[in-house]
Amino acid sequence: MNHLKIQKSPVELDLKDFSLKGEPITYQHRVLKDVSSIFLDQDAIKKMPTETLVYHVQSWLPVDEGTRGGLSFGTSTILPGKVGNEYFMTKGHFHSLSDRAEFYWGVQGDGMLILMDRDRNTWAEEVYPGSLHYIGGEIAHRLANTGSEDLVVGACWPSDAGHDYQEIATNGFSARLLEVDNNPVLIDYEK
Ligand code: M6P
Ligand code: ZN
Repeated sequence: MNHLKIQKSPVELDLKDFSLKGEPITYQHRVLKDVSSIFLDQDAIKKMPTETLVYHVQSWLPVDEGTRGGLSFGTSTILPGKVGNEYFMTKGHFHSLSDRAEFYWGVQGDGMLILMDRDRNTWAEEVYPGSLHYIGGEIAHRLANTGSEDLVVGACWPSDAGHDYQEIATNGFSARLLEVDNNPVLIDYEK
């Protein structure tokens, strides 16, 4: 019984790097060999160590994934780096339930939130400490680190949103974020 109890939440957030401490936290690490297929320059990949860390995610899932009405909380950290001239990035996904939205917000570093609708129109929002991003339920989302330090981004999404990776794994995003003359540029790869 919690009646009249005063206690700490089971999870704390470090406000400097947004890391989570407490129970139960899940960790995901994505090294180059896990995500190699998302990058354009497959020759460049072959020259890089396969265990190179691309990004890692800490999540607090207070209720099981799939629970209606619940919320999940995460911190994504994308390392600085490129494959050829394409920035290190997350796999990216649509939500399985397309009426489930998500918030992202920038904590540290510089990057881009790459967004794509179901008609495969792709655009991006700049991510920086304090940037706040509403991602509609129909919109695929992927983070890329365009800077020289870790890109740290907080996220909060409905527990039953689900991750649909299939469409992105099969067809990718319609545009890629490449470095051109030292600047990030979205380039259409479908036309
Ligand atoms: C954020 C949230 C998570 C997601 C993670 C990594 O923390 O959107 O739901 O899993 O980023 O992104 P991805 O699943 O696309 O690799
Ligand atoms: Zn999502």
